[in-house]
Amino acid sequence: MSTGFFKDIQKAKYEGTSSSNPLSFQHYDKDEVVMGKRLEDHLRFAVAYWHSFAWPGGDPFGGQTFERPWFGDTMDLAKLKADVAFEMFDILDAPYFCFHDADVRPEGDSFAENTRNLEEIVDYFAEKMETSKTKLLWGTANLFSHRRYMSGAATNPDPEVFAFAAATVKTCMDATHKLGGENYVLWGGREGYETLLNTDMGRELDNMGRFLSMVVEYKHKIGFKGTILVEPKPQEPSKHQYDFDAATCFGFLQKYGLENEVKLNLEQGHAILAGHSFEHELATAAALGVLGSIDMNRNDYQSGWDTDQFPNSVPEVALTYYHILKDGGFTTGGTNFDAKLRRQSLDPVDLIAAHIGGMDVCARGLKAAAAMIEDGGLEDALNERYAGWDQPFGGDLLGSNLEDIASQVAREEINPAPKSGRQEILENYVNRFV
Ligand code: XUL
Ligand code: CO
Repeated sequence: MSTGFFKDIQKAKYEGTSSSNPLSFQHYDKDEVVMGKRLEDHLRFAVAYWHSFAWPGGDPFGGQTFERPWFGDTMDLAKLKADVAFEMFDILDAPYFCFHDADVRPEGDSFAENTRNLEEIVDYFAEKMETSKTKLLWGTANLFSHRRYMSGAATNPDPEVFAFAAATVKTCMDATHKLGGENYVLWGGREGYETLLNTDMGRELDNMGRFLSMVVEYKHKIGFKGTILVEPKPQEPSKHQYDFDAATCFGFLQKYGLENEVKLNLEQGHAILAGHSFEHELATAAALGVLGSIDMNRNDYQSGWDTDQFPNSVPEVALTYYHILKDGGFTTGGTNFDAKLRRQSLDPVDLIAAHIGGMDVCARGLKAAAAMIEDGGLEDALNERYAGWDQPFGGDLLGSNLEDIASQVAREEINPAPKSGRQEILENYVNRFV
């Protein structure tokens, strides 16, 4: 029986750009085949449980604006929330969702109560997933909202907090495994510091390394076949977070011997906070072999914080998928909308429209990216720019040494002439596709 929350909103369908139905897909035809794959299989959209169903609409200056019939801390309300969530997944035809433990179950007074609550909801999800097409892209533990984590989880100076966090992650990995999740995510919002005056950074990094190793050990122990993903973010809520950006995370993984076990879940808004473009983060992760999944939500470019808005710029999104497709596309990863409504968008229809818009923008972006790849213009320009490295001169250079190179440069009177980088021509080229 329907909860009635979405009233008469019908299942969203692809109707093309001639339709004026604001709740139809205009660009996302899930069955359209692009580069040999259906759009649904390329994009692998996921709804984020926390922003859509648990966030009350607050900002730093004011509290709750949304009134949802499931707000409250009981198991019955958690189940009502799950009912509404699966109704929305169905309206959107969403192939995936993602959740934190704290989004889906009431907060208990102890680890045991939290675990009981989570297990009961996981069973409830499992039952729903038997008849729903929506699968679990990833699960994660909220190790940042409760006051016990105010000084960090894995990096807390108090070993009891480390223990509580480790125990909680175990239960969330069990939940993810049971629901057939395709990844498990760790985002360390409080793994960092407020002031170095009270922080032993070396110890905290070692503890965080050990914590992540325990996650990987447990994954193998239970036979979880999904990918373990770390999500970089430079700051907020901590003044400085250790998982600053893709490059910092890779250095961390390498130091603790985890670079072949763990990949990255990159978020557009976090890239901007780190002073990078999203493409920079994607290209870095791809070059280092750790591009896993994305959180496809943008920030507001005028405010310096993480506004988690649905994507709405096709040119930006096109470059996102260009890098993802060039890396071979998603395997276990996908496109998670870690995005929330604006706090004035009170109505159920706003939730639906936000996701439809995000999916459409991503579909347009992916199609533009695929067209650029199929045309090959950017790749040709790249090959031409680096062509010297495929010639005998360039090829031999890397196996040489400074002394031999110095003699060669003198002997052959090598005196390179600068060449144009052709940036404007390439920018104009991209403009043809977006
Ligand atoms: C916070 C953020 C998280 C992670 C999951 O900025 O992105 O919601 O995606 O914990
Ligand atoms: Co995120």
